[in-house]
Amino acid sequence: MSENKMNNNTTKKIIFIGLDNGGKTSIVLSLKGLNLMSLKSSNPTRGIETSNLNINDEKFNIWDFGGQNQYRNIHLEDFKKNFQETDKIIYVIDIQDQERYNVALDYLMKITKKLGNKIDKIKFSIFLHKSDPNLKVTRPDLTDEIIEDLITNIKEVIPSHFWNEIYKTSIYTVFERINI
Ligand SMILES: Nc1nc2c(ncn2[C@@H]2O[C@H](COP(=O)(O)OP(=O)(O)OP(=O)(O)O)[C@@H](O)[C@H]2O)c(=O)[nH]1
Ligand SMILES: [Mg+2]
Repeated sequence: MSENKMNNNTTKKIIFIGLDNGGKTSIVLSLKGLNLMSLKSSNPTRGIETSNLNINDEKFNIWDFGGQNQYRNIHLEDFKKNFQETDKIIYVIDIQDQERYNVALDYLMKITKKLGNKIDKIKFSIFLHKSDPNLKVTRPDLTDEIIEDLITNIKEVIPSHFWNEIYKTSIYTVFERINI
């Protein structure tokens, strides 16, 4: 067996995609165990940044897609090149950016359309990111109803044959590494 083949078997390719400022790069850095408080505010990702990550014995090849408008269509145009051999796509929505829910849903729809039937082997997760522990205090305007509406709209956009999961995430909670 070639080395390449072996890598394919053991390394999982994960794509992080969504609008700019959603928190994708921050999530990747958190997964790498970096202390975000000690980092300067991160710059917008240009194009695509790839990196490797090991968690326990598992190897991941992370593709962090820049979400600024100028890159979004390019990612879709280069879809075949970018999305082949992908194990998991994580679509990140900034829950605090209510003004752009519709833009985020529109981009999500474009991605799911491109995926079409190729979705069979790919796991598809949606992160409702920046769901910070103190969100109800800092953003009382973001009512449960508004967030439920967003979830309903997400489910309408995603075709029913897609395997998918929706999570509320925040760099201030879920990405801590806990040793038991
Ligand atoms: N409140 C809050 N802010 C966050 C969270 N995660 C990231 N941020 C902030 O969101 C901003 C954008 O984060 P990035 O990780 O650069 O966003 P991105 O999705 O990679 O943006 P692009 O590279 O332009 O696509 C930064 O100021 C982060 O500190 C979170 O869980 N909660
Ligand atoms: Mg980024």
